[in-house]
Amino acid sequence: MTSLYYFGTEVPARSVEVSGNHAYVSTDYGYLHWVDVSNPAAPVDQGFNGVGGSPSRKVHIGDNGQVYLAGPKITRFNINANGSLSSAGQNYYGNSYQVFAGGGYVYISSGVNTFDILDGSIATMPFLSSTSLPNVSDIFVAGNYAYIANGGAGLRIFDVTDRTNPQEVALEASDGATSVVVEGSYAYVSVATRFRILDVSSPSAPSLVGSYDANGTVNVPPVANAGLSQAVPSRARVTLNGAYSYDPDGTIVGYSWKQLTGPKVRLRRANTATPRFRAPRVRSYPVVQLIFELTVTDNDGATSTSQTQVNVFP
Ligand SMILES: [Ca+2]
Repeated sequence: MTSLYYFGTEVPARSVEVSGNHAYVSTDYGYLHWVDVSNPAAPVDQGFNGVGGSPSRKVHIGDNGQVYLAGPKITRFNINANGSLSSAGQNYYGNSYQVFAGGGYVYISSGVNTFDILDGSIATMPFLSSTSLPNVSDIFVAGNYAYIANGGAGLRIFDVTDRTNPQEVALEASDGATSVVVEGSYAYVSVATRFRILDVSSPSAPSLVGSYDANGTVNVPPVANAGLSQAVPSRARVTLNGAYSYDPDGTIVGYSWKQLTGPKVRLRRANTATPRFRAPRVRSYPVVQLIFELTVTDNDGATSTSQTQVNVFP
C-alpha cells in the first residue's frame, strides 16, 4: 500500500494490521492511519495519530487489543468504537523497528542494535532489559520464549522467563530469516529463498520439519544412518558406514563425521560415507567406548544426524 495522503503528498506505507473494519497503516511520516476497509474496493483514510518526524515502522496488535507502533518512539493506542485511535502510552526513548506485545510485556528491536523488553503494565513502558543483537528482522513471543528472525544469522530463540535477563537458548542457522510466526509446536520462518517449518516443542533444540523452496515445492529432510554398533580389537582398522543414509525426495550431498566420546582417534575421509580410523590401543578390560556422530546434508541444505558406537576390547 503506497497511496496514503498526508498534507497532499503521497507517503510510502511501511506496515499494516487489520482489526474489524479498519486497517492500521504506518507511514514514512511517522504516523499511524486508520483506514476504513469495509468496502475493500474503496478504502477510506479516516485519520491518523502518532509522533511524526521520522518514519514509523512495524504495526502490531497485541493480545490485549491495543495497537503498538514502532518508530521514533514506541507508542500504543486504544482502538475506539469507531475504529479511531487514542494514545495509551509511550516510551520516549525507543527508536525502534520491530514491536511485539503479549502477556503484559512489549518486545522491541531498537535502532541501536538491541533486543529490548519493556514493562507494558505502565503507560511509559520502561525498559526491563536490553540485549545487544544487530539485524533483528522480526520478533514473535510465545509463552516464555522469544523467537527472533535475525537476518543472515537465522532464527534465534531466547528464554525470557526472567524479563530482566533474557537468555539465548538456540540459534537455528539458515540463509537469512526475515519473519517468524509460532503456532503450537511449530515455528514458521521465511528465509531468503524459502519457507522453513521448525518443530519448537523443545525451544532449546529446534529441528527442521520441512521447507518450501521459492517454487513452492516441499523439501523433506534427509535421514541419517551412522551404521550399526561395532566391537573391534585393540589397534584394529575400523570403517564406519553411513551409506544407508538417504533423502526421501532428493540426494545426500554431504557427509560429516565427528567423534563425540572416547580417546581421540584420527578419522580419515571424515567427509565421506565411509570414514576409517585405527582403534586405540587397549591393554586390558574394561572395553573402551567410542561414539561418533554423522551429519548428512541434502541437496536443499537440510541436515540430520545419527550416532554410532564402537567398543574396543583388549
Ligand atoms: Ca530432501
